[in-house]
Amino acid sequence: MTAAKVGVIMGSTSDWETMKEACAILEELTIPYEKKVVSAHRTPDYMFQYAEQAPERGIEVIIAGAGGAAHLPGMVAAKTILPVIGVPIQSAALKGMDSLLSIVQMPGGVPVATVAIGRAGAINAGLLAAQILGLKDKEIGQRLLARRAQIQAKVLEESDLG
Ligand code: RP5
Repeated sequence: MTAAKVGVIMGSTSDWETMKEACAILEELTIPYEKKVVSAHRTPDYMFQYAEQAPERGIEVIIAGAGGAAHLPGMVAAKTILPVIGVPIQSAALKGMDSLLSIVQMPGGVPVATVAIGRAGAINAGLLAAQILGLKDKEIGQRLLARRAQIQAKVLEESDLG
């Protein structure tokens, strides 16, 4: 089995409905990844262990999704210099604004690349991870370029609304 290059982690199994979109992109682009529930509040020691050990296991990018008091991406970023992409999960109470602000408002010095709330954010997290890997993996870069060309062709094909 090929070692995972992207670690997709989320605060709860309830985040999977959103985070599966990031995984679908990684699968489409044939990028080896792993997916795990790692909770900042419920399993804090495991979270730190995960972040510390990720580089030596071959992980190059971490995608972290969380909702509400969404501390997972920021705390993981605090323990590693791997790029961390944060996905704000759309919460029931505040529609994900809580998640977004929790993830995006990092202090200067510890970045989290924060994407949009929900499904679009998860898709873009997968793509952004691929783009980071694509800097040195030319095959991934080619697949990304082909994907962009397909998107463009589809929009042009459907552009005439009559
Ligand atoms: C966060 O709390 C998780 O990321 C999830 O979005 C939210 C709610 O978790 P559950 O109560 O559904 O397990 O830690």
